[in-house]
Amino acid sequence: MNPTRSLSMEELRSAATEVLKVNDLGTMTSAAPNLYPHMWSWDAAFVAIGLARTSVPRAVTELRSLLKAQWSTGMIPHIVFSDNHTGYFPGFDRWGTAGAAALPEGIKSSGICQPPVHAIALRHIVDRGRENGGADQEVAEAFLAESFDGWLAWHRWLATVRDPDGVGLVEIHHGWESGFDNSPRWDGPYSRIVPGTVPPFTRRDVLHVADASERPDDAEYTKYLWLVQQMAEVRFDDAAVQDAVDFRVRDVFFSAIMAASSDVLAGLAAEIGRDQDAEELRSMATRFREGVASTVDPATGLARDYDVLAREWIGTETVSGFAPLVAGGDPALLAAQRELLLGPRWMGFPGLRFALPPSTSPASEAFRPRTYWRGPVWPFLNLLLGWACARDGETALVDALRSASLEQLSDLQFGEYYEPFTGEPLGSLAQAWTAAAALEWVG
Ligand code: 2M8
Repeated sequence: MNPTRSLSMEELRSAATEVLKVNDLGTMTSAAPNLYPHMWSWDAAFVAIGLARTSVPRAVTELRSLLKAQWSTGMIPHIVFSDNHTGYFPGFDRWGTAGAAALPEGIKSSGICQPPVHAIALRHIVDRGRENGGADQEVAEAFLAESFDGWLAWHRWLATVRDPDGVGLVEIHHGWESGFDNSPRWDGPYSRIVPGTVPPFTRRDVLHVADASERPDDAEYTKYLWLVQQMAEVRFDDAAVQDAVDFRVRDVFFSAIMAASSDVLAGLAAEIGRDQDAEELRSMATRFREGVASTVDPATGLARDYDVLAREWIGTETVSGFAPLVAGGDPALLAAQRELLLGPRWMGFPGLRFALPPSTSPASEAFRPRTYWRGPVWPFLNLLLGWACARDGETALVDALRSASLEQLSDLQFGEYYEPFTGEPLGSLAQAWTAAAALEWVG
């Protein structure tokens, strides 16, 4: 590995393409070759963005496979299990979703969800299809028409089931739903969970990383499994889950993605003549954008999550505090957030290997440079931030994120996450969404 050598865009493109091939299971892409041998919902969206750069039809297949696993309620599950029955824990059996009435026939999935990046991925597929023209355009546009109702049902499910009071924030019932599994954002809510009896378990994840301390510990896993059990006991029934679980948090970053994605889906709706749906989606976008903005702590300038059970704000200094940048909205708020992001507690923190935001600010006491969501830099998140900045015309910031990301990814390891000061790739290597981010940055 030599992250400093200069590398051609062609070399990076071909190495990233190879990683997506290695992870290709036919009609779905594993999130990583060993650590994650199944399809994850928000990974699949980023993977589709990357695939759209190499094969529009294959990108369509990715999202189509995910949508096939959509529950009858509209929920898109966070894991769609492949046939690899032993490689990952907890697998389908441990999830207990076989007893859920809303699980589609013949599908094996988990019973929770992840942030709705999918409409953004669909937008990329349609745009690449139109750029390429011919068969790619036909495939992309046909898929937009074919799949639109599925995405609409997904957004409606989130807007109603997960925000029944219309506060503009999505409520999650497991740290896994945020995608930021063991982020210090969730330390408060998890600290109050006292798990009941959890049957013994053998983890697989720790077998696939160089050092187990890069992953959550067993006590954390016990709580993760306890929450799954609580949901399984009520058969993952939406009406019952909220009262059954010990984890209820309004996730500001999830909500920001909901806002941004609803806007994008509204645009797609208008393009296919679904004007009323477009209007509904635009008002969803406004509601969640306002919800996100309402959480900003005037003292720090960062957006916050809200712990429903403890009735308290969560103000830990994590990258999720930049949710308004993803959601878009008030120019003054966004300008203040950009200044913060570029400042000394984030991208400008002294000694960073690459000027990219760590998942937790190194200035925070909660920061752990090598531990998963507690500090390392996550390349796919930088792509998302870059996309949002491009949407808002912030080209200088897009260029800064892009050039630092390309440098980071020139090690060709496609790490799941990176140590912020050394630039060392950690977690899994050949992580699919990291490769996809590289493909999109290369363009
Ligand atoms: C991680 O989460 C899974 C559980 O969902 C795990 O640790 O087993 C997170 O980084 C999550 O955001 C990601 O979608 C998933 C697959 O890459 O891995």
